[in-house]
Amino acid sequence: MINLELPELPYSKDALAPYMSAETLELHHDKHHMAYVTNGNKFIKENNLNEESIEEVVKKSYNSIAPVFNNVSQHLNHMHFWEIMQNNPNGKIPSELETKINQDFESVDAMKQEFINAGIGQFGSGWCWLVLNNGKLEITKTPNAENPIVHGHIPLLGCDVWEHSYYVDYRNRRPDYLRAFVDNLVNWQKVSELYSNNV
Ligand code: MN3
Repeated sequence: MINLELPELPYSKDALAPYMSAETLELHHDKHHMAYVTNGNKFIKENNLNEESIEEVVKKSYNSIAPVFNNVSQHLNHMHFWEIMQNNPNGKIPSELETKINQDFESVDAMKQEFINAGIGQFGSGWCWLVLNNGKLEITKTPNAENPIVHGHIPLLGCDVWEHSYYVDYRNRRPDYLRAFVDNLVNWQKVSELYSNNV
């Protein structure tokens, strides 16, 4: 039986300011993510799930055991989210990935705009993603806890659009949060590594 653990943030709490504040990271990582870990472990145990990886638990519980899925998939989402961020204003995209983005979206700007639109278009809570689907880059959005792996997609870049992710810093301005995220908060080196490891 797997045991979920809250990962350390790969940077200090004030490292992402002014785009994402220490207050947001304290609440989001220490409280919200911690709750998914605590509840995920409780529900994995209660349902006696013996899968050996988090991904397997997510796929197994999708559309079948909601309390397990909601918490464990959110754990997976947030582990990705923390790792994929960095204080990186107008960050440069490594050339191999940039070439692929230009092929599949015509331009980096077009990809970023589509990503923002997906995040704005997700009604209520959820995520927007840059994914790899059968070798092609695509922008998708998912509701609530859903991770792209349940659709057979490989997540390369995910942005949390639950209100807890932006309300302290951006109030109700989700579009401003999404613009700040794609322009200034993405560790494109990490995105590029995820891409290279899956093609
Ligand atoms: Mn969240």
